[in-house]
Amino acid sequence: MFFGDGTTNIGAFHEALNFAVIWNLPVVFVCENNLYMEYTPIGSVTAVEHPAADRASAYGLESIIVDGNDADAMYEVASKAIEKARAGGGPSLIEAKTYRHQGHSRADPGKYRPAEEVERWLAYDPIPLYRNRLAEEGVEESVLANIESDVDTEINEATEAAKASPAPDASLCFKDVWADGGWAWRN
Ligand SMILES: Cc1ncc(C[n+]2csc(CCOP(=O)(O)OP(=O)(O)O)c2C)c(N)n1
Ligand SMILES: [Mg+2]
Repeated sequence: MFFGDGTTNIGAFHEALNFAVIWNLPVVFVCENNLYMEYTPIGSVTAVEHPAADRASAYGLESIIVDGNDADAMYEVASKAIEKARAGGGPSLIEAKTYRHQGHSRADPGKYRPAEEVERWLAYDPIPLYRNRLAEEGVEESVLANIESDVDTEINEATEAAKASPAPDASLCFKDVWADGGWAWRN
């Protein structure tokens, strides 16, 4: 289950963790700590330094912090948590440190972020970072270029397919919202 740093300051986060632990649920909670909420830096409204990991001990969970821009590090940490969940070992909470490259929405230029901070994180973009790592490990340039063009094609095709598809039926709004998929129990 993926969520932002801002989520860790609302009650649902804490309730979900508590239930997941007492019921030993196979859930991997992943907090994408990109340092910002809508316009607010997480550090300015949070009592602890690591918004997810520093709360883990309150629910009997291990504190796990990972470099979210390092795909190999993420893979390693995620594999262990998934394995644990599948083996009946219960939930894990992972805090992945990353950065929000843009403002909150298209209407937000994100000017409140310090220029030096933006620059530093843009230079640590996970995609070129991983491309360079693969190149250093000897993966041929042509192989990397092919991966990039395959990904572009897949994204473009999916975008066009979505645009060309009919709008979903309004009844879909209620799907998976309540336990039986409907709302008759409310009457
Ligand atoms: C309970 C609640 N409060 C406020 C909002 C408005 N809101 C939507 S997105 C957002 C910021 C979320 O920040 P974060 O959890 O860090 O996620 P990010 O967008 O950075 O991935 C806010 C405050 C909301 N959707 N729900
Ligand atoms: Mg955030």
